[in-house]
Amino acid sequence: TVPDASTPLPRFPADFLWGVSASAQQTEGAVDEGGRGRSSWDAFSERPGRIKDGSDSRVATDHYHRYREDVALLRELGAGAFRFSVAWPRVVPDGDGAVNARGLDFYDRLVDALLTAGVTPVPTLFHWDTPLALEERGGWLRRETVGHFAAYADAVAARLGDRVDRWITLNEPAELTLLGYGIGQHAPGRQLLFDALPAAHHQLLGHGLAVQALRARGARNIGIANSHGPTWPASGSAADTGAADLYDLLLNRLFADPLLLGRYPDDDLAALLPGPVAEDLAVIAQPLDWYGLNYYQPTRVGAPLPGGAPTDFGGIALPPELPFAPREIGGYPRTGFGWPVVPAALTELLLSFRDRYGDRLPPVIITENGCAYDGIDDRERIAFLDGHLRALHTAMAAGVDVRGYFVWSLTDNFEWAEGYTQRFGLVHIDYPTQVRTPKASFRWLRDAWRAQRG
Ligand code: GBH
Repeated sequence: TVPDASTPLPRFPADFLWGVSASAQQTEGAVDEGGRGRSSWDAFSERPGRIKDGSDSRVATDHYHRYREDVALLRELGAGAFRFSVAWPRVVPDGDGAVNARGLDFYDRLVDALLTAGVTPVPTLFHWDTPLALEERGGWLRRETVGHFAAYADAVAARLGDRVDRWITLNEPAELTLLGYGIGQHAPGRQLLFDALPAAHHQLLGHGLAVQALRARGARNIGIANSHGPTWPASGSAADTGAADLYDLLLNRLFADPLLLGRYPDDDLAALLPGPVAEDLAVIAQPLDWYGLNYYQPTRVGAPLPGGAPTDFGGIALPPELPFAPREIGGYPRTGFGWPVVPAALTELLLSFRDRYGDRLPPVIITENGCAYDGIDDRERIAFLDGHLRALHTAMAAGVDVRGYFVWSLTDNFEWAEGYTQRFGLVHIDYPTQVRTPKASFRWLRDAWRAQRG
């Protein structure tokens, strides 16, 4: 059942930033070109059984060669901004050595093409593609990586800073910590459970140092893209509410509190973190110009299942040793990925952020929101976007200061461990030919944005 999306959307502010998002590893391909080094995901996807369809991102959507076509699509869509990521291994192929000018050349061309098309470039410095040479030495588990990341941030700002006016440091450090280092579903495929926590602290510190590096180059409008969603306890029992609280702490507060309050949400947890944590927090908590939220769905969480059974977490088997277990959310439509579609939870999330962080919360931008469905006549995606934009407007009407909204994603692309089996694009990709075909949602969004401008 597709809810009716024919009523015009409520009016958003005239200067609201409307955009779409993508990332390097998921789109660029051309992994051996222009002097690019190898990334953690290049190596991970070569390991048998790690990617659902046995695929990899060697070609992806060939965006590296077809970026002009993609920029033309952005223009046709009427996007005000494009959020892309810079591949660290393109810019610093071995992670800690010389800067590869040819790698930066690509982003230079992309930024110029976007500006010519009237689209604001919004680069993300890191969207999970750690240089393999650093990953092999421990990646984000090691403090040394943080300094290399700051040097890389400086190199990008030195090259693009004259034309880029809005920046994102990291994408979803929570997901990389949990999925990459905690349970091994993503690169680098480590299963450290709670021993993954140093990767969280080091990413946050890397964010702080990157903010300093960017500002030293005169950059403005710096934010981060953190994944967040409401956690709903499976029941009112003490076991379930306690488990849900721990999950919420790890996925939401662990990554937002240090940035917005300058402290970790729990002292016992902070005691597990490496290095001079109090000093680091001063770097991590430098005021942000805006806060980016990636929202997909709420999560229902309860106590671990009896008998030590693994829990299914959107196709991921979570190890039974974890002290919480995600549970099914019934009663809502589901995306092709199986995630529940709950627009009201976006309102709930934004209100909970305003309540928890108050004046410490800078203006918010939704840096990702979207859904996977097959097909070009994607009426379910239209309903999804329509519902979430209304939910966003409701939060704004209640006083949450939201300045922009980015759809994930411009085109179908490499969906990490799902390979090419999940399609998030407004534009369909026929992978054998790389032919791009705008979906029904593309036309719907173009018209909705046009109506907002009119
Ligand atoms: C983002 O991560 C990434 O930034 C982006 O690269 C990616 O392509 C995009 O989203 C789509 O996946 O089993 O129902 O509880 C998404 C973060 C965290 C969202 C896990 C879904 C579990 C769903 N995801 N969450 S469920």
